[in-house]
Amino acid sequence: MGFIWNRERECMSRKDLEELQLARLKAQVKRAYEKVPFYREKLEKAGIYPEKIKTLKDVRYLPVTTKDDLRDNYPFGLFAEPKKNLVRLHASSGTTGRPTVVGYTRGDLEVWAEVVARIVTMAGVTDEDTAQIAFGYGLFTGAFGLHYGLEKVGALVVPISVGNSRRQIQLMRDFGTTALICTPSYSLHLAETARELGIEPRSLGLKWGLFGSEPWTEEMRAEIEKQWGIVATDNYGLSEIIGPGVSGECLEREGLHINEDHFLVEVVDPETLEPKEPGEEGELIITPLTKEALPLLRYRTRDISKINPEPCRCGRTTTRMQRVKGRTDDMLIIRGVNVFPSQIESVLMEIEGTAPHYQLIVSKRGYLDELEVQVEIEEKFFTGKFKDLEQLTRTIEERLASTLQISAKVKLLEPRSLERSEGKAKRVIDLRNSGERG
Ligand code: DLL
Repeated sequence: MGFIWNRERECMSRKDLEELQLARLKAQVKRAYEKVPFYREKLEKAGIYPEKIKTLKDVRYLPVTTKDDLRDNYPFGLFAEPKKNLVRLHASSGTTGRPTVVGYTRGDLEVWAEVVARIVTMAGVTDEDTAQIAFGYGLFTGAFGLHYGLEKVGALVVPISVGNSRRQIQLMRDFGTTALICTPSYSLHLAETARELGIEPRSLGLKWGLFGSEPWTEEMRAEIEKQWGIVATDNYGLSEIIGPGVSGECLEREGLHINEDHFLVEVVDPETLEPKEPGEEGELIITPLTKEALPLLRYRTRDISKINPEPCRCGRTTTRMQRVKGRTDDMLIIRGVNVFPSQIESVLMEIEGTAPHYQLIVSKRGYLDELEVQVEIEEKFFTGKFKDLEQLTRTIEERLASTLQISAKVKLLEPRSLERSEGKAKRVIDLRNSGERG
């Protein structure tokens, strides 16, 4: 079902794929060792020489790389190529400290367009589509990454960038957009904007939504699909590895196919770094296998997922990863119970009357963590009757307690009271160390 962009690569036998991965891994370790003093030193210190890599499993001997390593070597310290050989830089703004800077050679850009071409094809997009890219163009990798992959498959690209939501809706209608590319949270904001303009989002005739760059849930997907009348798929990536294009869902939508000929993925215990079995949840560690400018070894993503090596009905043989549950940095520990914002999202979205706009406020009372869940209620549910609101609050609190075993205080908000995000939604406000509350 559906078209496969690169059958030769996406449907390889496991044996051929692993041979290719091993050859590439060996070359990549050698490249890092020879060209990046940071890695030479690290590998020598650990007594690991490139020849030590004899099987794919030997990747475990390599030291891991973290975001701090990139920051400490700001801006170009981990690059394997001189500036002359680079043709593009991107950077993540980073909420704290220095940004992380990533670079691309011309070859890297070709690989990037190829892997994105695969994931947009998986998600249903063809040269018949008009694709509106509502990710921010700039140092962020989202827009440029999807742009070149979409052009490669021959889609008609509308590089509108993020923001100016009313204009987005107007052009969507005038240009006959069929595919919307942005964060899942921004797609909801756009649907709301359409309604403000008196336009029913479904009447715009979009077919596909390709969403990524932030965690979202099955329940959120159902909501977005209902509002837009589209088929929505998830795609994943990170700038340190390449940007979008690491993995994406096919139309079966049972996990994201990893472009394994270019990215070697491990799942480990985030505390001990011990490998997890297929199907067990853990942190993703990714080694890009063909990156020329920035050959990171075993990059710790902080993203929690699990992998499923079973073949997919779509015909691709690549391993799939489950949608990312969240980042280890975003995991909340509320009175000893670990919970990801996405788990709270699932609960909220299943309850009738809540709108898909929420925020989590974490604070401390004495030594205890407290969680307040703020959620908007649907316009039509907003009767203003105290009894109804009281009842809804109680339902949410009970559901959070029974499904997630957390006790949280729920605060219902009027429709449209939370700030809408244009890029990655900020779901958690942590006041624990700021002294603002408690
Ligand atoms: O967000 C790359 C991207 C752009 C992916 C557009 C997909 C679409 P960064 O800004 O470096 O790169 O942020 C990477 O965002 O480590 C995850 O925590 C999170 N993330 C990205 N995609 C997903 C997703 C881009 N589909 C970080 N689901 C990653 C959940 C995601 N989290």
